[in-house]
Amino acid sequence: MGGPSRKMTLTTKILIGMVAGLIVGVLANTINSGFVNDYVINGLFHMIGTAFVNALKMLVVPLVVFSLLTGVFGISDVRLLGRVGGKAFGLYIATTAIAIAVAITIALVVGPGVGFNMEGVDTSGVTAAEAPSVWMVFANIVPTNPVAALASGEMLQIIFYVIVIGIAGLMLGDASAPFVKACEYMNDLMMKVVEIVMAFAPIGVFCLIARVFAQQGIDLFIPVLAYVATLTGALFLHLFVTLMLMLKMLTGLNPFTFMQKIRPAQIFAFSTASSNATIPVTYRSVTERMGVDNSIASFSVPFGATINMDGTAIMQGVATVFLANVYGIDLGLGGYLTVIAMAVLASIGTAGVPGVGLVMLTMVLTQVGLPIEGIALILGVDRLMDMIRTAVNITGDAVVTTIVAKSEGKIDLSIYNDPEAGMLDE
Ligand code: DAS
Repeated sequence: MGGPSRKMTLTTKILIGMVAGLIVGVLANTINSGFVNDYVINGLFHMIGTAFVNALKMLVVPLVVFSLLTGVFGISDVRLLGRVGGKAFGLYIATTAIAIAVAITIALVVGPGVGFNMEGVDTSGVTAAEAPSVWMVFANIVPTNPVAALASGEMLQIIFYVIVIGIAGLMLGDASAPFVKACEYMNDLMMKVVEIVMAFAPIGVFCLIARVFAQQGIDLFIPVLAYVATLTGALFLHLFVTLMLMLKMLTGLNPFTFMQKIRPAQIFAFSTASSNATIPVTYRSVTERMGVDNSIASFSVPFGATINMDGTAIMQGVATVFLANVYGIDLGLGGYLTVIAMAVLASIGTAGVPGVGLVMLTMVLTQVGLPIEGIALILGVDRLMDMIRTAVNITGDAVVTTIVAKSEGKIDLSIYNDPEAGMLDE
């Protein structure tokens, strides 16, 4: 018998799916055949990719509900909930504010958009979204109809309602009640369903990536290359430096181990461009691969997917500077501080779904008096930028979740340091 067969792990298969998708997509874009585009790219690949994203989204609400109930029922001290919530909220807001402040500074130094000629740019399809009132963002966290909140996937309302139910259950004090046991069983069941869906990830990721790159011609990037380069640089700086420094300084944990274990979730986020759809994978990564206790992850991961969007804030910072340069408008320090405040607020009330960053950008631009027509310049490249910033968003969610867990002594370091922990070997 030969040595143990080196099973190809799911992560490797997903990576292969992503690279193959990139190659096929660029080829399809180059060939630009009507048949291939109609029946393969926008037919078969679109169908498989959409079905895969739907399967992920199908998991989110039941997984969040049962993992959160199980998490709250498992909490020995209700004050832990307040501490965890406070720490998570504070860290999420801080990382987003740091992200956009650094991004604006980089963009002001690099100066993308200076001397850009707006001649002939079609700005017709751009409309401004209404900025949410601070008070209403927080008031609307309380659902008027919990069933409607569950049905529509209003994540903040679901989190709020489930925590209230969980606390009521704690007050009843019967940890062996059938409902408590049922929630624990349902949480395990949902994690098994996550594994089933993840088994289809290589083909799902392949189809999603192939279709995006079949549509993203390189010609779209040339006019706004300075914007794309500045934004990509700021996103990678946050991803590989800021977040990893935070992790190292606040937990002492090895950032390289973290990056290796969060990679599947980053690939899902990149492929789906949706933090919400990636919740099941982010949650599984931090619990089964990094050893974070469910009582922390079940709250902090869906909470972060909704209110924490470092990557999106970075895009808004860079896009604002780019458009200010294009129109030759000097926003001044006050203007950029307004951008930072607006971007942080906008990220709290907005769900992690594709393209939401651009919608929030219209709010930010309106707030500082920049013409929102300029968004037409960056529309063409936004899908790819969205994919990268969503991967940054979920990485921020996982970093804060790990920091909070470590601060509460709720992380199993033997799992964190075990390279094989939670690997889905085929
Ligand atoms: N796609 C969003 C998310 O899921 C981010 C964005 O649109 O900027 O986090």
